[in-house]
Amino acid sequence: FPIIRAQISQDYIPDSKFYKVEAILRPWRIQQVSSALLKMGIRGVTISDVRGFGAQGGSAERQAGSEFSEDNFVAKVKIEIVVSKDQVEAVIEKIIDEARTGEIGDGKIFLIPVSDVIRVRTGERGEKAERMTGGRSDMFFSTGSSTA
Ligand code: AKG
Repeated sequence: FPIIRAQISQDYIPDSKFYKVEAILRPWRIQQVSSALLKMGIRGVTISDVRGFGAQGGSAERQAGSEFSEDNFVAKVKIEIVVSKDQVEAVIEKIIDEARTGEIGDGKIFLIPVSDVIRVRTGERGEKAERMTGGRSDMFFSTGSSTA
């Protein structure tokens, strides 16, 4: 059995069974982030190309490089992952590990409670819909049932 790190059940408010971890990150770190998430058994990742700015208003002290568009919005990638509560801290930790450079512009992570998860193919809801075969929950528990 692998050691389950960060199975901390934080007192997130509002409390929810599922949370969306939404991170705005540097585009060139996304490959690294997503393969690390895949390796830890996270399944179901959505990526969007976005543009925006944070506290610096779209300017970094260090450089005005290729990440900037002409209107000063900075190209970022939004990564969205819905996981059960007990996986949230591990996902956050992994994103920070893989995305952090320590420089301005590393991005932010938002934690959003999710009311329900519904699998379109089967109509399954809740835990059954969130769980994916070969995913993290399969690595830690053998449920004996297929929930793909
Ligand atoms: C901001 O607008 O807050 C920034 O951090 C701009 C720098 C960057 O995202 O590279």
